[in-house]
Amino acid sequence: MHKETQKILDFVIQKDPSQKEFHQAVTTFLTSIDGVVAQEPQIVYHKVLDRLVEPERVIIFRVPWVDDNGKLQINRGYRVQQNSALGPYKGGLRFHPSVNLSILRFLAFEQVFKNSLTGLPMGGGKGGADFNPKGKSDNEVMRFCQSFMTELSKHIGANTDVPAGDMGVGGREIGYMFGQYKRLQNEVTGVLTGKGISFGGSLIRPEATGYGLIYLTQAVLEAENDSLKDKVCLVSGSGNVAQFTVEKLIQLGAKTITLSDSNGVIIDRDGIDSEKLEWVKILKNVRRGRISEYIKKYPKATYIPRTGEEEYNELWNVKADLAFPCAVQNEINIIDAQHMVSNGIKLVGEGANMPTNIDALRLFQAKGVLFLPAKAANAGGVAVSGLEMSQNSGRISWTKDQVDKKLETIMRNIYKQISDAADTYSTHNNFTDGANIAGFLKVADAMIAQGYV
Ligand code: NDP
Ligand code: 2IT
Repeated sequence: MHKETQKILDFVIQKDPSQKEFHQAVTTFLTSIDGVVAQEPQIVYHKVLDRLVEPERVIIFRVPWVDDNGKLQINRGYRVQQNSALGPYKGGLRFHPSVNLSILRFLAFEQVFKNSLTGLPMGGGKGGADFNPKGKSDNEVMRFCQSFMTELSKHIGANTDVPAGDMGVGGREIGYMFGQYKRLQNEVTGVLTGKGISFGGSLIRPEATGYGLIYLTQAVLEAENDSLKDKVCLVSGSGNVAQFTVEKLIQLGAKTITLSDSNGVIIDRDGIDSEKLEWVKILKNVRRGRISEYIKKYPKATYIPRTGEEEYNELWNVKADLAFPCAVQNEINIIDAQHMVSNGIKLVGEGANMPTNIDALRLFQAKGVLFLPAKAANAGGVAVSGLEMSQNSGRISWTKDQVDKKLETIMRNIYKQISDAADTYSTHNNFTDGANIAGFLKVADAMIAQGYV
């Protein structure tokens, strides 16, 4: 690494030594863009880098609420407003017990470059709380969301910061938060995306991340004279991104044979068809049950329970052509990657944010596995959020087909940007470098034009 770039990384690590996930995201990013920055004679990009790694603002607040037994509860809420060079801060809210500043800073950092790749005018941010929605009643979730928004509402706005969903935050939570924002501000604006269709939501937003992931995969395979037809696929997770990844894979003739949640993995070698997928959607979105129930309904499948302490994940040791991690950060480690490589995996597309750890990523790169990094691969979600913002501003709504076409166009445009940047500045098909460089250059130029702020 160039010494100026190394200085930035050293600063990040020394400043916040415990923020491992944030260090990981910054390390991969700086490694990718180092060559471009080093070539640049006036070193102006270095002046941007030390600002890029520092969030414009971080808000931390307490979220007091009362559970169904009348007991007082407390959680910690956050919003990381990372960068507004390209537009209002934009990015999801995560409700999960693991949420901390390191995880939200990594997510906010990644979001800046992801949003840049969409071509839409959005800055980057991320937020959430260490609240565990699992096992909570609807009323508890509602009270939590209202309390969370009571504080967050002071810091967001349709032209300032527009949150959306992420893990643990879907249509139900966005609806409760939107309702509370409206009561507090007495204003109906596009302050959140992922809203219900009847109150300003966009068609295709729930589908967008999964569909976008597969549109990008399709573009990459086409460039290799290949297609999705009859490909055997591994998908992890069983939430929003996983469900619509499987849906699009089915539509395009591929076969998905795995799903998971935090308790275990299911393997269904006959393939998860549309009927099985509809059953999973009800299980996860309506009944909020566990994926282990799948084998009671479909006894030919197998279930492998997990504690999360295992050295590797059996899901990634199933022979397949393509893999789509759609659950959580660092779900693919070096042993998983070795299994995938020896089983002949051709492509890994990151539906989740940073699901592949650095060693695993390096192995995929060394072995020529086509690797689609999260900031490009899962950008479809935030892209359709951007389209929801446009529809809200214009007080119009586009049809399903219109939004879907725009999403596909955006994903194909992302393919072009990341492959062109890889060819120009790195090596052919190094989409990690391509995505980081293409995302970075646009943000950096905007920051310079605005006076290095
Ligand atoms: P959901 O909450 O809908 O689903 C998350 C899924 O991941 C659940 O099946 C969950 O299981 C599983 N999971 C969580 N932790 C683990 C774990 N440690 N091991 C195995 N499985 C786990 O979230 P999303 O589908 O929205 O998000 C999934 C990923 O996609 C996240 O990384 C998110 O940041 C990313 N993403 C989401 C976007 C969106 O629009 N929603 C856009 C771009 C990226 P369980 O039910 O047991 O918790
Ligand atoms: O990680 C992500 O891109 C998201 N969770 C979606 C963010 C958004 O604003 O739609």
